[in-house]
Amino acid sequence: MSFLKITAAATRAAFTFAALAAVLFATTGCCNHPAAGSQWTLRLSNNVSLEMLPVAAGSFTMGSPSSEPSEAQHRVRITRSYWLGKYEVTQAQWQAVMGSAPSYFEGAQHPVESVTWNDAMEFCAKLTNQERAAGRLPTGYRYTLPTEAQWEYACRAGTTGSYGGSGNLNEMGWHAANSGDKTHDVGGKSPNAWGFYDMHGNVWEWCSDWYDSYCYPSGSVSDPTGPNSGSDRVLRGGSWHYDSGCCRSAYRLYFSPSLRNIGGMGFRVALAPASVR
Ligand SMILES: [Ca+2]
Repeated sequence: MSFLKITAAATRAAFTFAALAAVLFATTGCCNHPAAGSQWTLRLSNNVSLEMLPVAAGSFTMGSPSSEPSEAQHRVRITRSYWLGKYEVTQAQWQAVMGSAPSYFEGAQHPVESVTWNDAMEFCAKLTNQERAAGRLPTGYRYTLPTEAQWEYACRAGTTGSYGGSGNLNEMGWHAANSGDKTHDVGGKSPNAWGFYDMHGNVWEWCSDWYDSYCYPSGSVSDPTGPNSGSDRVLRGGSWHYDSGCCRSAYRLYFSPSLRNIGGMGFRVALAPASVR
């Protein structure tokens, strides 16, 4: 075999190996640390994990369509990719990290609720510290609550109507008309187009932003983080206790970060650039 043939064979073998590795990587995600564009499963204890889906940078239309009475549509650019919890944080996950059981509706796979914004941020800070100590925290990233824009970008998943995914709320969410007046195991309804569950309903989800209706953007913005200060934090997505209008992709609720609403308020975790507050 000539040198050229050996070189060609070696090159084909290398490409084959790279292709197999790429397929394996795309299928399983990176095994022990978050990798850009791949699903990441965070190990919280021996038998409890937290699945996160990658969200690519991009642009979307944030706010309500003209048929809704809410926030003005405007263009938002998300300049940095991030990860977001595939599900709301469950009671098993909360127990594994915080060692407590604050929820009113008990169930290991039910979303944790009756937690304040401050509690949720403490949970996230613990994850950051744990993962940094283990050498698994991507440079410049931290575990935190999503910004409103990061939350709505993932909720809409490319849609501009009232609800993400199929547009059918009953298929995707537990709300006042179908919940039986309680929370449900996370992931019991259909996911949206990007694979996120319960973005509509089940429990309200704390976001990182302060709330101020006068600071809501009207023009194009990049990586909005809300006002610099305030008295209330934003919640998104509606809940088992609220009617369908409050479960819309654009609907905003706000409460004091120290408010402990019994049964209604939970959150999902983001792994996001620290430069985007
Ligand atoms: Ca929810």
